[in-house]
Amino acid sequence: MSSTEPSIVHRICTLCEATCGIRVHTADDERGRRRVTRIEGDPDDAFSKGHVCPKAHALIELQEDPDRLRTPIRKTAEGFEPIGWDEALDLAAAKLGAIREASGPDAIALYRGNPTTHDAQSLLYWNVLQTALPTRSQFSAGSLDTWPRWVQAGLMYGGFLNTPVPDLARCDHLVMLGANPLASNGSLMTAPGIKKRLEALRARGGRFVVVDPRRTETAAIADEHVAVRPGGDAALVLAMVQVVVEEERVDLGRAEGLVEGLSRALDAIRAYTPERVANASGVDPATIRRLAREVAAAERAVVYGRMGASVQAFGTLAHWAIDLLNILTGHLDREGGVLFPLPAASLAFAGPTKASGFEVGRAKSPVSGYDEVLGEWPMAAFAEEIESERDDRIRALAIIAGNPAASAPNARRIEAALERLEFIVAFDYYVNETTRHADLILPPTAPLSHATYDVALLHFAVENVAKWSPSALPPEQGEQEIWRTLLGLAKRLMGLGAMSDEQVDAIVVSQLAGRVLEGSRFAGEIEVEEIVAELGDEPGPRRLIDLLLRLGAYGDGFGRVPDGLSVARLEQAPHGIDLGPLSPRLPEALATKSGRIDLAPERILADLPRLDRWIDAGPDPRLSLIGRRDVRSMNSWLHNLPSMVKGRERCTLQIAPTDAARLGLATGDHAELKGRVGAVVVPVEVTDAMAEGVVSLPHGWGHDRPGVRLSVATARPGANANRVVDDALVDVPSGTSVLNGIPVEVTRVRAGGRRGDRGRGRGPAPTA
Ligand SMILES: Nc1nc2c(c(=O)[nH]1)N[C@H]1C(S)=C(S)[C@@H](COP(=O)(O)OP(=O)(O)OC[C@H]3O[C@@H](n4cnc5c(=O)[nH]c(N)nc54)[C@H](O)[C@@H]3O)O[C@H]1N2
Ligand SMILES: Nc1nc2c(c(=O)[nH]1)N[C@H]1C(S)=C(S)[C@@H](COP(=O)(O)OP(=O)(O)OC[C@H]3O[C@@H](n4cnc5c(=O)[nH]c(N)nc54)[C@H](O)[C@@H]3O)O[C@H]1N2
Ligand code: SF4
Ligand SMILES: [Mo]
Repeated sequence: MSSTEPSIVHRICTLCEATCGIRVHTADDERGRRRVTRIEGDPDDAFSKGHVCPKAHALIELQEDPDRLRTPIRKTAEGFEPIGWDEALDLAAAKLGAIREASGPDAIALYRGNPTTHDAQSLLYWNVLQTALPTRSQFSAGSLDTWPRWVQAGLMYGGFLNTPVPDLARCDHLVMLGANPLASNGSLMTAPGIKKRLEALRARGGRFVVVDPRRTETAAIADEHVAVRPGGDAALVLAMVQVVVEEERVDLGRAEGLVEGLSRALDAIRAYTPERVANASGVDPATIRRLAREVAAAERAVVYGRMGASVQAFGTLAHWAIDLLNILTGHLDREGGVLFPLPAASLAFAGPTKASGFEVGRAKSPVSGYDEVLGEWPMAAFAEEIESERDDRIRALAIIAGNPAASAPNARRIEAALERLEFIVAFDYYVNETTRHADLILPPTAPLSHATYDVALLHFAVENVAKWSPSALPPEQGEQEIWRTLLGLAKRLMGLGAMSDEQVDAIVVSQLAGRVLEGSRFAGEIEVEEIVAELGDEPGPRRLIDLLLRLGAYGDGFGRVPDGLSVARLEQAPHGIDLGPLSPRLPEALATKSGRIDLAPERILADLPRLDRWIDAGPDPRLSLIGRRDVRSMNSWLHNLPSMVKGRERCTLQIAPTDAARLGLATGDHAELKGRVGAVVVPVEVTDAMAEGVVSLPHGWGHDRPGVRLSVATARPGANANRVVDDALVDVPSGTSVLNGIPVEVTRVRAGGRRGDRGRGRGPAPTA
């Protein structure tokens, strides 16, 4: 990198879950500054084979964005002003330390946002900060996202990392519920270039069915689109299971002898006949029967559900039903079905062990008594724990890579709660809807300026692969890698401020080495001292990743396995290493105490009466709001990059022609979208892609808040869907917020009606 010649670095794009291999071209500019000149897909990448989406280019714009923070800023009466790194860390430690001293550790909340999943150093060193600040007030974007799946997988298989994924390369029948990978590029199914993979499935004679209230980009390339009513997936899939059982098509296949609770599960699903669920789910009985028979009859079939099937009223039940269907039709743990990946670097050391078992609700949130999940409270509890007058209320926040003021339901309430806090330190690039409330912002380096390895998403990859991503550019003047920032704050909070980062990091390494070794196949064979010595003196994430790789499933065991993986070995393979297709892993992939799959977890069955009431009530006559993703977005945070917001307006309310006609709406009109907690005004897009009774607005917009420093995004701010999404609605077993299927009213507003936030409690807008 010290060379002044143009060069190419091979690494991954870390913007979404697909982990595409990219070629990053860099060269010096006239002033001798190293810059990225081009990014393209790496055709030789072992996993993505050249695929990239338009967001890969956004990495260049992110690198160059003048609004991106490079150095810390602190809020003063006159607004934000620059502050030095040490001073900033001293300030954060002093403020948080004083609040901890006065009100106890739980007065400080921690929030971990989505991008940490894509960045090993954030993930691993947030862990260090968590150790330094042992507060029960932990939050993350998980309760807006993955929890229904993780709670269900945890209860059935023993851990949230024990999540089977579709064997896309070999299945010949795929039913996909509530996912739109042509826009999202896949989720809990790391599969770069998914369009090609889906086309290949059809080309080899397979069948692909999409279940979604909207005829999505993905539905458009499927054999069949089933327009389920929002929230209807649990009922629909339970009825499919009922058909399989009723017609005596049950065949446990590889799960035979490895399950418990079968008769309880069969008793529980008996009542969900196609006739009973048809009206509520919006799918007719004949279709339900056929869909069920197709899954049972297919040699290699997968039923897969994601966001739309998860983050909705019955997400945990829907995932339970989906997995029951896969298991009872013999598609679990077999080629072409759903399989447990075997990642090269495992985070299992951070999760529950066989001995501890997977438990939910080990504690209750103080105000409303939400159950703890994975050591956190759900975001549904966030605002109320701050608003509370209790002595143990939350008074301060440390937040990394999160934007709950945009991304969490009832954004108005979240913003007011943030304003109440005594101190906020944010680790983020931008002054956005959330961080504008912060007292201190400490930026990370841009993604291309540090090395990484995907320690999280490869747990869900459709092929076992490993790839090291070197840094493509040196950090800019004054920038500091986030691991050093988090470590710097952690050591101050632990009273170790006098020690050097290197000394504290050495403690981190030896502690982690002990934990990882204990759960590894090398336990008892290697001493921690040997590991620590082998990992070397260079502090930072690289040696933590090296540790995970070397003690991992394909690791070199610090010299014990010839050709085994290590960072050094991966550096020799710039396009990544293919570790082979997914393969059967039962029973060793199970982490339940019993060593079996629990088909009837009590916590999940206990939610069936709530589903019964929903089914028996029949369809809600009100319009139902769902979300939408666009290939040029990433939740709330890429809208400041010009190529991501060019072209047509993307923050539109999609509505079916029949509904539009009834409401007097045409494309280009503005409408007020109103829910229990608030309203926004948005441009209307009439499209027959929407099922009748359902409207769709993407989330992550609404950048017109005062004080944000997003010069591009504020020019086309859009409206924040989460000002309408109701924070009182949760999926009960997991506590996850309901983001899809929100009852709303839509009313036309006269031309010139102000766009964006309409506030709360206003009467209906005038209709023309
Ligand atoms: N371009 C882009 N890519 C992204 C993101 C992004 O913002 N932009 N976000 C990333 C993140 S954080 C995640 S978690 C993943 C999510 O990835 P996906 O799970 O693929 O998410 P979506 O694209 O939102 O697709 C959800 C689908 O569910 C449908 N839906 C809504 N309600 C229901 C329902 O009740 N039942 C059914 N069956 N369907 C329903 C919606 O119409 C939508 O098509 O995407 C990731 N990738
Ligand atoms: N209505 C509705 N709401 C939703 C969803 C939906 O489908 N509908 N989807 C939900 C889902 S799936 C998710 S995951 C959440 C996401 O919610 P969050 O994780 O809270 O927020 P994001 O919008 O992803 O914002 C990410 C923040 O991280 C910053 N950032 C980006 N990269 C880095 C980095 O490398 N390091 C650091 N320190 N900061 C970084 C960005 O500037 C931004 O401020 O939103 C949820 N909200
Ligand atoms: S699909 Fe796009 S955003 Fe996702 S990793 Fe690939 S290039 Fe990056
Ligand atoms: Mo997400």
